[in-house]
Amino acid sequence: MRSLPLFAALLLSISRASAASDPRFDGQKADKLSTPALAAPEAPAAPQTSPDEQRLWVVLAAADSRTRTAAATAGVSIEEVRPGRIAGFSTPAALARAKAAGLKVLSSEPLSKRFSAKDFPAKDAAYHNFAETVAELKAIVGKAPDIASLFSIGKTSPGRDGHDIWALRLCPDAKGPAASKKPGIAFMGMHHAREHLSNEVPLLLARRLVENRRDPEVARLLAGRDVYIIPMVNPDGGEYDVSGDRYHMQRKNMRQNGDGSVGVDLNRNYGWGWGGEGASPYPADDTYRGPDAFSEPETQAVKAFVESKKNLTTLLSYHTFSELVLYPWGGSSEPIADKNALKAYRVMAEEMGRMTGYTPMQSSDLYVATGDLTDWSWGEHGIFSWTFELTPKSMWEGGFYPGAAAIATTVQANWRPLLYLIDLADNPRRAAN
Ligand code: 0X9
Ligand code: ZN
Repeated sequence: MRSLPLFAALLLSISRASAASDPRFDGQKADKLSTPALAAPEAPAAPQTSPDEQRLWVVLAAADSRTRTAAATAGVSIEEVRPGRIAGFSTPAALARAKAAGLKVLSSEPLSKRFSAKDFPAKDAAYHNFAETVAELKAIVGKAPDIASLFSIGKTSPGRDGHDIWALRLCPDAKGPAASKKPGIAFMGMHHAREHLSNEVPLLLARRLVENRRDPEVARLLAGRDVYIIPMVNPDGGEYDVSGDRYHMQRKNMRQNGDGSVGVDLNRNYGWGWGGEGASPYPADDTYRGPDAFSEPETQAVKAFVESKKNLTTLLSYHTFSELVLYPWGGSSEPIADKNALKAYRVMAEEMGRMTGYTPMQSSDLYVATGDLTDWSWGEHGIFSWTFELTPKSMWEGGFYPGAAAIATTVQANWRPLLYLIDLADNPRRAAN
């Protein structure tokens, strides 16, 4: 469990050396660097079972952020940080790389042994799959057609039968992709397929906004802002995760990598610091960064969306789990260089931590990982960018599949931060005043 005392200890032990002189992380809009890629993947032998099915649940000794980052760089997808150790998903090859990097393995066991949960079973029927999400988005538009509209920011397989990535918009003076002069804010979910609560939260918060639009506070906020909700950035992965007779523990999208493995980690595929630490060059790994920055239709769609909305000041990407409020940088242990912005980030993180009970921290205090959405949207575009790790706190409380009861409580916990960010979207820096 990522508890407060643990993080107090972690903060003391953080190494701040790794990217100190990297201009990508200096808080300014730096020119893009061409970073030499890590060693090219070896050609793997044809597997008997798919690489995804060979994944392991591993526990490794790791006392500090530097060691956690070494595990992430080796290709271990870290899911839990506990005192002195981490746990997560790994291929056998990534585990061998972690061992070679000096990490001590405390335990490892096949994923198939550990997770046998049935797939959106009756008890989880409250969760929305892709079709149900689209139906809910349409229903929200139907409740408030004067301010709400729905448009696709792109397809997962452009020109083919992929899923649309839908954006719901709540704006008093513009519909669909048309420009607005109101300050813009975007809430995104499901970069990672198995993180189903990260779809539910923005989806149901959108419904709640519309249902409460006559409430004076909500009415004031909606009248002055341009709000976008994109609950399913990775619909292909999300659909796969709930297909068949069991959950698949899918993190990535559904790209066929050509070596028998499937998927790119979309939150390692953005073009700020891409190719650096904490992301894997090996296709079978859960944190595979992809062949190039923005190689994926999903990240290309988000990029095109963000770059077409010049009014965006704020962005929040929901993930699960661990109950954290995270802000840039994630790809560097350095704090952002803009002191005024850093102060605003810290004030807002503390405030949203109080609202939710989640723990606020710089992303890289968890582990350094390059190529995530929020480093890019902050670094490239100066958009105040957040990652929330939602409920629960640990794998033992349900991990990625915490059950239907978690939906309402997590939506409730995230209502005040949503309003807070919408309010501050005219100028997030005023939080520091
Ligand atoms: O690793 C991620 O992409 C996010 N955690 S998750 O368990 N949902 O996969 C955290 C992203 C925070 N960013 C960095 N640490 N760079
Ligand atoms: Zn995630």
